[in-house]
Amino acid sequence: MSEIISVRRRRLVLGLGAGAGSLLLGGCDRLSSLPQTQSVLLSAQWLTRGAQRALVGRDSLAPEYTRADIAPVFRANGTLDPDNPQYQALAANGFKDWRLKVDGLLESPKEFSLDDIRSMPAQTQITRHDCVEGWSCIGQWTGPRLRDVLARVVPKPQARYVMFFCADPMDHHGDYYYESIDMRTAAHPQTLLAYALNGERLPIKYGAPLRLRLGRQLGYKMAKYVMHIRLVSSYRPFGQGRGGYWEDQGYSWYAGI
Ligand SMILES: Nc1nc2c(c(=O)[nH]1)N[C@H]1C(S)=C(S)[C@@H](COP(=O)(O)O)O[C@H]1N2
Ligand SMILES: [Mo]
Repeated sequence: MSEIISVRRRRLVLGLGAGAGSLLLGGCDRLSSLPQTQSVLLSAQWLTRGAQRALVGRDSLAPEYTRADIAPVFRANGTLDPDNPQYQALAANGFKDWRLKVDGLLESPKEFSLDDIRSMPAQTQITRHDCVEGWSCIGQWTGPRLRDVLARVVPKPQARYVMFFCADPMDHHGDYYYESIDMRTAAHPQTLLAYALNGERLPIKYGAPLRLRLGRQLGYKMAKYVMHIRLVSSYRPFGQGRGGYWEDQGYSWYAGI
């Protein structure tokens, strides 16, 4: 089955790219000035998902960079400090009482403390973050691979998607930021649950205490302030049914780069 990548994204990339460029902090680039990204994003607008996958290679590794490439100031975007009293209380106590709940279609539901997560074998990778608004930024991220965390809870064969529920409310009706990826993206070696940026504990504006990092998808997929992970067979029952907060506003569920 083919799926046309949303036309709305083209408008965002082409329309906002120029304007957003003038607002950038040092060390972050306009996406449109990077020829490789530009051609991939442009091609994604009219290729079917199947053709795009064949061209870009969903399972291939995103480029990794050197320390010299790290942006002096990583740009923060979206929620910068969740307007949520429970989250604020957890933050005030250094996230000692924070627990990552992992449940759904798996054999052994678990709750992980931050120390549990920090004691797992970690990856450190310097990768580029590409936002749909037309900017990109290179940073160094550290945390366990999602697939290693999932191995501890033992997914059932019916599990097709990983849902991420976040601490930041997005409106006054009790809707929170959320996202979803499929098991194939969850198993990718560059899919991390990151607790550090540039060697420091993740600051609040970048999603403390834990956020998702993907090698090959756009920024909005990378949920910050992750509180709860659930394995599901379908993302339709959640939110407006399109798999994520921005998807519910019309963005494409698959945001490959
Ligand atoms: N919980 C949550 N996650 C989020 C967002 C958000 O507003 N809330 N914004 C998304 C978008 S659009 C981008 S570009 C990145 C920004 O991450 P950064 O602040 O580390 O740059 O987070 C993504 N994840
Ligand atoms: Mo974004």
